[in-house]
Amino acid sequence: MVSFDEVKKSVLKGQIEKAKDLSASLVQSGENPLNIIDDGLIAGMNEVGIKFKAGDMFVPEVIMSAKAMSAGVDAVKPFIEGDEIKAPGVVVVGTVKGDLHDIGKNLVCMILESAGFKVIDIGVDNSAEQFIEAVKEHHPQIVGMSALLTTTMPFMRETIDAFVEEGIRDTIKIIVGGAPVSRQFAEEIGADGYGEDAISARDLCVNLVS
Ligand code: B1M
Repeated sequence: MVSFDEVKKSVLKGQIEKAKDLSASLVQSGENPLNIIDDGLIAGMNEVGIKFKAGDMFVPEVIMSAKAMSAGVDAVKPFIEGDEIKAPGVVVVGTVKGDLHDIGKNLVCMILESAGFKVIDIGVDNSAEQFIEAVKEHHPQIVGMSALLTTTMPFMRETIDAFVEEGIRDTIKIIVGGAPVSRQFAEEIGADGYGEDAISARDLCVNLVS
């Protein structure tokens, strides 16, 4: 019989196929899929978070772990009845106007998903109007904006101002991140939080919805 610890280790080691197979094997042997997610997959990802923060794991490894976690979730998802998965919240994430860098954003999306959030990834190069459209369509609790260029950072402020003008600023929490972005900049433009990396973004979102 496969143990939760083996599932956890497969996530920690970024073993995509193994995480999928072990999770599938556990669910087929009658284990509750939510326990597999909580005690195996998320437990593994939590450890990844600790190691990443401590500098013991690096971005490529975190990406592999996040993929392993998603593969495991996909394997057990069909066995979850009804709406047993209660997303802690909906998050709309995109890069701002003019910015095509999406590696960091994708990582943030993956980590948020692995924490159970429903993530609406609106991709790259989003104008303020596109962010507003996404909020009206998906009713998120949180909007996340990513920027990698100093020249695109001002569009974060522009988008927040557009939310205010549209009268929807108070319906959402806004977080920002990306290499040139800082906590001070986030405060200056009126964001609700700054995520230094994907794990911090996840912790921030968990705090903002709780
Ligand atoms: Co570009 N690029 N790039 N680039 N690129 C940078 C950003 C640059 C710093 C390189 C350099 O000059 N040293 C520089 C910006 C300089 C500046 O603005 N001061 C730069 C430039 C100039 C450009 C172009 C203008 C080059 C040109 O065409 N002349 C051009 C612009 C394109 C555009 O966007 N309009 C361009 C193009 C590209 C590529 C297409 C070739 C490619 C992007 C491919 C892709 O993303 N699909 C690319 C890449 C790969 C980079 C570097 C090398 C790596 C970026 C990356 O993916 N990092 C980058 C140099 C560097 O950063 N060392 C560079 C890994 C990623 C995991 O980290 O994105 O920081 P990062 O995400 C982190 C955190 O920041 C945080 O969490 C992530 C995980 O920990 N985070 C968030 C990110 N978003 C978050 C959101 C959150 C919370 C946390 O909440 C919502």
